[in-house]
Amino acid sequence: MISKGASSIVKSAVQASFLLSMALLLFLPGCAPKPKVHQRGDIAQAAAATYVAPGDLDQYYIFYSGGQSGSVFVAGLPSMRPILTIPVFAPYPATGYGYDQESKAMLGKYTWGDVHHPALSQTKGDYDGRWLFVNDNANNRVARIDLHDFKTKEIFGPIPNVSGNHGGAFVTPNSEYLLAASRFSVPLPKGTYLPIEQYATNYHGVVTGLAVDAKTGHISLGWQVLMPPLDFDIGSLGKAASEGWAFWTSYNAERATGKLEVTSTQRDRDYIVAVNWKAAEQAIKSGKYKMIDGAKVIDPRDAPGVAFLVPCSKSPHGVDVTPDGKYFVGSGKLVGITTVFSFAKLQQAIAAKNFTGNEDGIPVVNYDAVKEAEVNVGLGPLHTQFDDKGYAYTSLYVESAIAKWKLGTWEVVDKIPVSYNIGHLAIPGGDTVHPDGKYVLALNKLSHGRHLSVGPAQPEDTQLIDISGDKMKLLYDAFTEPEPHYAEMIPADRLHPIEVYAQAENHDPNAVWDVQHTGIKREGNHVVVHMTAVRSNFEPNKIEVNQGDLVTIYLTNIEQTTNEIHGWALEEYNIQIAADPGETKTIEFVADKPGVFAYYCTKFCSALHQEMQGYLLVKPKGGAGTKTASTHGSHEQLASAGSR
Ligand code: K7E
Ligand code: CUA
Repeated sequence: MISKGASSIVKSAVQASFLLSMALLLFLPGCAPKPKVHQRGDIAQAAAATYVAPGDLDQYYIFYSGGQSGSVFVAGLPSMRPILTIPVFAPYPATGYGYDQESKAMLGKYTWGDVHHPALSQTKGDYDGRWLFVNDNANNRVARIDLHDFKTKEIFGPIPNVSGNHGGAFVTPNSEYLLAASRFSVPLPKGTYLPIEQYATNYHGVVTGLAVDAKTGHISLGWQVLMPPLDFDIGSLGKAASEGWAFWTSYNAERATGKLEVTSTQRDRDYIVAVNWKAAEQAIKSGKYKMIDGAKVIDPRDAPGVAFLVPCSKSPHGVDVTPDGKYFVGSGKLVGITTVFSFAKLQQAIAAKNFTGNEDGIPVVNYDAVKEAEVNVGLGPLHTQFDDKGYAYTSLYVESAIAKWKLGTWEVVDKIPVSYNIGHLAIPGGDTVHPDGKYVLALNKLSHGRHLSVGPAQPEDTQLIDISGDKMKLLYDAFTEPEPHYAEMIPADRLHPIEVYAQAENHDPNAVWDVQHTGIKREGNHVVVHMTAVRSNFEPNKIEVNQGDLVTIYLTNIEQTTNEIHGWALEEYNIQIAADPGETKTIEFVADKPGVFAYYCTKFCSALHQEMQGYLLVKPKGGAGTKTASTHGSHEQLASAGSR
């Protein structure tokens, strides 16, 4: 445990004590300051700055994490127009996701996820436009979206030993790893029971390195580092000067349980954990790990140099690394300052063993030796982003504002109110070595009625702010489903998505491209159908099976024309899939309901779309047309008796 106090942070905490009690008060629902609803600049200027004329294209893609929707939302910048929802952890009938065998297999038994942090893949510290990774805080997974077709291709997890996969996904500068820290601590391996009284001694968190295949993007379990029972929060990866390191804030240095609101806010400081992931790789290579639940886990006691703790203001949420990698900025939610730490000073302090104690074998570095500056940003600082001109932008949750401050002079030079409690903020290229300096998005919690009323369930509000001049200017309000926590933005010209799946690239062994090759085969009680969809028919358009048969349909949309998507829905069987041009999808179900059921195309694909239909005829077990042997409700028996 830490022994010597970190003097200046205590001083800051005292200075800020009135702020602190104010902040605590303001955290209470209903007490948040109501900002001016109509803060806005020159309307004509703002309109011109965000207007994208019909047929013109936006300059950037925005990828919003969709929070508890389990999805990713895509929009354009600066118009802020929504373009697409990419379903990831939850079924989404709009695109048939979660109904075909391919996506059902990825989802497994889960039907939702909690997506907080999108991470675009990087090469040399810049977004390379290949993949988008997202975390799932709830079911401890990560997923990979391929940006060549904007589809979810892989879901990895639940990750062993991880409880609350919140502190990710963060991608290393050459996409070697996705790094994440666990939010909750539990007895390890997961599935172990230990009384809560043993929390401080026998519960653990972990930092995880998930390896990403450089060619395919395939995710696999790399290694883990055992952590004390702190609640790890948002992180940021070292880059340029600090490449090879990763940083996360943590709260609950008290190792408390119960009402954390009170019990975890007793001390004046919490920690930022600094992990040298290249040293972790080395420790694994030299065998300094033990296996826990199939994962190679490094105990920092056995591998000095892998992890260090840096004290920071209490109850921090975010830590962010500057584009040059020289500084990392950590904010305590209950203190009105944000602290800038020097990466070079951290290295010096480590070399000089300037430690004040340790937590379970992880050295605690002397705060004063690592601190570069304390910036008086305002109330409730959460996250910081950087532009291309040496300015930092910190979101102030309690104050509902963004503070702009200068690296080097550490002075706040501007502040802009936002509509309501701001969480993350995001600048295009914000997590790279080359951020842009045109815009910042304020991702506000709730929308505070800045739209036509839709009753008590409010959407989330994202505000677009111009940061190209000295003064920040509010441009636009946009709304999304709950709940984007963070967003990443990439210049539009860096992505080149396909518009159809080329026939030559469809390697599904069950794809059929010619009506002659379609057909129905029976193997025992398994009926296998090879089907084509093209304007405006399905072939075959009649499938006869016996009640209880397993039916597998390989549906290929043989169109090679942009936009010619066909859906395939089977009434009363709860099936809706969609096949994009050139795509093959697998549909599988047990024909447990007897009778005659129509299948039809769900996408208005041509003038004869309505005619794009067929019949599944299910002969009841007791013989055609009889009511016997049905285990279903009486009207279904009637249907099977031929009343349709
Ligand atoms: Cu909501 Cu990054 Cu999960 Cu901050 S997080 S606000
Ligand atoms: Cu195909 Cu409608």
